[in-house]
Amino acid sequence: MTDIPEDHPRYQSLLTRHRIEEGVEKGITSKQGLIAEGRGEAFDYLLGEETIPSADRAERTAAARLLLADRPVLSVNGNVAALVPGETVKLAEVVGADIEVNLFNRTPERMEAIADHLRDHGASDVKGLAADARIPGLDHERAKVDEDGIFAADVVVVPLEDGDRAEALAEMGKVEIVVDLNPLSRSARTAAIPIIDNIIRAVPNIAEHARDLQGASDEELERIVGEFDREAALAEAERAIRGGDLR
Ligand code: PTJ
Repeated sequence: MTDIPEDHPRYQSLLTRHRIEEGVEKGITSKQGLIAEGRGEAFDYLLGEETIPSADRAERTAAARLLLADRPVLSVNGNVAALVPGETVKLAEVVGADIEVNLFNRTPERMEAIADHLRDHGASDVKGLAADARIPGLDHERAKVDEDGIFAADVVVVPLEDGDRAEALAEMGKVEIVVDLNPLSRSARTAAIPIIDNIIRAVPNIAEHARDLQGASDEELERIVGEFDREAALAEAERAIRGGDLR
C-alpha cells in the first residue's frame, strides 16, 4: 500500500481490499470473504463511499441501544477481523460488550487465528471458542455459539451476516444490529437496527456516538431508540443506491 497516495480517489477502497487480501493470507478471512467484499464495494461505490445521514442515525441508535443493553455482544467474522479489529475492540470497551468470534465457514484454525488477531489488537477476552451452546434451527457448525456469549446476549451486533443466521438469532429474541451495505439483504431486513454503511466507517462511528452518549440518561437513550424508523432507513439507503449521482 506504500505506493498508493492517500489522496488517490479510491484510497479507502484499495486499503480495504488490501486488508482483506492480507486477512486471507493470514488465514483469518475465508475465500468467500473476498467475494463478499467485492459485493460490498459495489454498493459502497453507489453510496458515494460515505456514511449517508440515515446510516449515521442508525449508528447513533445502535450506540444508544448498546448502552442500554444488559449483555451486548459484538459478533466477529473473518471480514470484520481483517477490516476493523482494533476499532471493534474499542467499541466493545466503550459500550461494555463482549466480543465473540462466530464464523460461517468455521474451522478450528480460523477460530484461533481470529482470536489471536483480536488479542493482538487489545482484546482481553475473546469468546466463541467454547462453543457450548447452539442457535436453534441452524445446522451444526453454523449454530455454534458460547453459552455465556451470543446465546445469553440480549443485543447482538452482527456485521456482514448470513441471512439464515440473522433470522435464527432474531427468532431467539435477540435485538440485532446488522451492518451490511446491501439494504435488500435478508440480514438487513431482519435487523431491529439495520446499518447500511461500510463496516470500516460504521464501527468507529458507533463508538464515537457511544462516547458522546455515555452521560445520557436511560430515558434519553430510550427516546433515541424509540424514534428510529428502520423501514425509512432501509428505504433511504435503497433510494441513495438506485438514484445516487456517481462521483
Ligand atoms: O468469515 P466467515 O466464515 O464467517 O464468512 C463471512 C462471509 C462474509 C464470507 C459470509 O458471511 C458471507 O458469505 O456473507 P454474504 O452472504 O456474502 O454477505 C455479506 C454481505 O456483507 C453482503 O450483503 C455485502 O454487500 C456486505 N458487505 C461486504 N463487505 C462489506 C459489507 N457490508 C459492510 N461493510 C463491508 N466492508
